[in-house]
Amino acid sequence: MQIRKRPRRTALLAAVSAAAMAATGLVFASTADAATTLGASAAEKGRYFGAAIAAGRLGDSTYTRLLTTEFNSVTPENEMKWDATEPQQGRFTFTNGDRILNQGLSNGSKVRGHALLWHAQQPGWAQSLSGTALRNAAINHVTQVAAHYKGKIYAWDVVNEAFADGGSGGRRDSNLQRTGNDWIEAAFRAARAADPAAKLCYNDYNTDGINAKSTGIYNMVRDFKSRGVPIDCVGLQSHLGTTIDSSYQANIQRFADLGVDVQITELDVQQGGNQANIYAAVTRACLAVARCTGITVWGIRDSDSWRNDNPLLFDGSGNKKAAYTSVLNALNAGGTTNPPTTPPTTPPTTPPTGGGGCSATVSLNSWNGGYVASVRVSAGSSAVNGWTVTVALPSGSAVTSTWSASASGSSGSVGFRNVAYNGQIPASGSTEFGFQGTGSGPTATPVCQAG
Ligand code: 9MR
Repeated sequence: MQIRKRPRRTALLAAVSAAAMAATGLVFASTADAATTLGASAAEKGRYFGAAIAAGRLGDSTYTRLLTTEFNSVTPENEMKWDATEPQQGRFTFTNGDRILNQGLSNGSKVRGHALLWHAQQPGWAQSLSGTALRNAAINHVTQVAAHYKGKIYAWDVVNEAFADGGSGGRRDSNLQRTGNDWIEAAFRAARAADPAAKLCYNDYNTDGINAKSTGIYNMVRDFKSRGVPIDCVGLQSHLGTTIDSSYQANIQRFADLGVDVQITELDVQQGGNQANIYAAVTRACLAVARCTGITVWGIRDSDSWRNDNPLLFDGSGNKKAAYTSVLNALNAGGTTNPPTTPPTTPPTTPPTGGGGCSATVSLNSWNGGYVASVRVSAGSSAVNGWTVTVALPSGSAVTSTWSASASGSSGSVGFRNVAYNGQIPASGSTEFGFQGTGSGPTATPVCQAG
């Protein structure tokens, strides 16, 4: 019997002939029509398929057509980096980052934030800082950028490329590393305080298999999980050449087994070797691990790439390459392991309150010379309409910035008043504000006054 592939429009005819076949005892497994775009197919597997995009290319109609039809996640290629978002210290420019964000959100896509702290693409003023001044500036940067995008980012690359290449498995030397080995966990804590809903990722390259560098990162993630440092995901960039490591999938799996998601964050593969097969192998490996939640390619067309070896899924004219077809086929054939849908964070437990008033608890992320304080304000058994939290700061401590509240004073006893959008707290509900300070953080429980 000759079986011809049927187009959707002949569904009725097909149904009739299926009934006829069933009547003659021939039974075919029913397969849904395969998805025809990368994003749709990934979504059927509970995952996303994304692209790094550039604000400067959004006026190109071929580019935006491919972007909006094929992808359901976007990453700003450069627009949310430190040099782009804080070109002068304390002066933030989010125009191009916001363009990427809005492009993604308006298309129903996830948005991956990239990258809060990195040794490269730092603004000049940060490059010339060191020690406590750099640490404070870096944490302030994390706080302000994550707060600007609060609630809108699916996952942040909080720290990018902090491990050394080669066999040491240790950290890369950088101005950030020289502020102390705890700079990475300080960054993750600040990011969590500023945007509790975003998944927080560590992202790196040359980690596309089990090797000394990926093992160094593995050990850091295991340590973070054991000490309660907030980390939700690991990004494996996967800038690949003509081969793929035989332990590629096993490496994804071992990170997943630590209790973090894994994302393929910057995939591109050299053309000329085995490009289509390597793309398919990466796709299959991700689908095979339940906690591998999505794949991002680092650009759309070959002509959009940072590389010159045609490493992407579309050629310079926007035509689908063999690599595209192999990814789509791998997605459509893909595994049945869906990622868990649990939120990244467990909401903090509400502290007990005395009847109808309010209470406040503070959690600190401190380093030598500074801290970020996150304060949770909770209503008791009655709703609260307006609140003020008074925090006693130790001598030598001063508030340098505040978010989601307005501060009166900066040292000694500091009052934090609600802002317009968070003054009303329902009975048993809570809200959060934060501040950054120099010196050491508060040790006494803050006092909350309703009204
Ligand atoms: O693709 C980015 C390119 O446009 C920039 O010039 C370059 C600057 O360092 O960064 C490229 O993106 C990098 C990413 O942010 C981190 N991983 C490596 C990527 C390729 O260099």
